[in-house]
Amino acid sequence: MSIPCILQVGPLTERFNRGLAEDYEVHALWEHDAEALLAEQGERIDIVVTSSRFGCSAGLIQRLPRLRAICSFGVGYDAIDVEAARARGIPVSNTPDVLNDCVADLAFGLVLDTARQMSRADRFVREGAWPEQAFPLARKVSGKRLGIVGLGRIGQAVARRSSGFDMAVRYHNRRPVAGCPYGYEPSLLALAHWADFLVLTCVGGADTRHLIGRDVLEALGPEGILVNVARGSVVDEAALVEALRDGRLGGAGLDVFAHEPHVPAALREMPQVVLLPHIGSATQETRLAMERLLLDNLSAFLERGEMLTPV
Ligand code: 8YV
Repeated sequence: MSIPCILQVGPLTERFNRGLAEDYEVHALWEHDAEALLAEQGERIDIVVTSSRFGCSAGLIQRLPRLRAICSFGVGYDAIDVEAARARGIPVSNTPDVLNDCVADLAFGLVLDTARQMSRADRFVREGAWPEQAFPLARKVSGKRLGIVGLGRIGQAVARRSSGFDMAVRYHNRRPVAGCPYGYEPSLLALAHWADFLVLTCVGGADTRHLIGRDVLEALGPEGILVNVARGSVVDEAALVEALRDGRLGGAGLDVFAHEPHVPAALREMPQVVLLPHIGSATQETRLAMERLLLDNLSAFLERGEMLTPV
């Protein structure tokens, strides 16, 4: 069998890029003039390797007449046109589960940091302010109410972590999750009214775009905290900035943004927000597990025509 021809849309780790290129014929889209590369190699490409960040558009799929599979790094596939792939019978794989713990850990870190103002307190000490003034009082986490939007595998991992903090948990989903011990709230607005912390762990994409708008933020209220480890598209970022600026929302812990890597200047100036550069899954252990799962999907597809974790 000839060596499969892969189009890699964007760079992952050095280790991954090197390993892939050792086993396959790899064309690195980001290293070339995309148009010229597609004109020259497009007809030879068997597999696309991409990520949640780099995605794969319908336009790209259309340029690859021989394409047989798309293997993606990351659990979210909102940047991949899965419908366009499906229409041509092209399976898509992602890397679920292996990142649940790290994303949930980070979500909980944001709950703690935003409420207790740890990052801000760290800046206070580093800037030499401690001898001059008292650090302002923050907000308690233990015993509070945690609302989760999207109780999938990551949402459930967040909920489990909260039991060590004696928190009450309720969630909003399209449907109740069978056998789950947390209260189901069919109304997102009612969940936001009830919650002290609203953590977003739902999928991105058209169905959840701007799910969190002015009304939900106002329901969460001046003492409420929003945590987003899902996708920036889920939140109406302009409404979020306004609610924080006007004191209609207490604070926000954000790992994802509408136009990454760009974060609105208004947010960067606000002390009541914690801002992270989309690092939910970014640990050595988890990124290695994600790389391995992508490669296992790729070889399972090439050997047996089946993916381990198709979307
Ligand atoms: C990664 C993610 O940052 O899994 C996802 O959907 O957003 C993150 O784990 C991403 O996959 C890197 O492109």
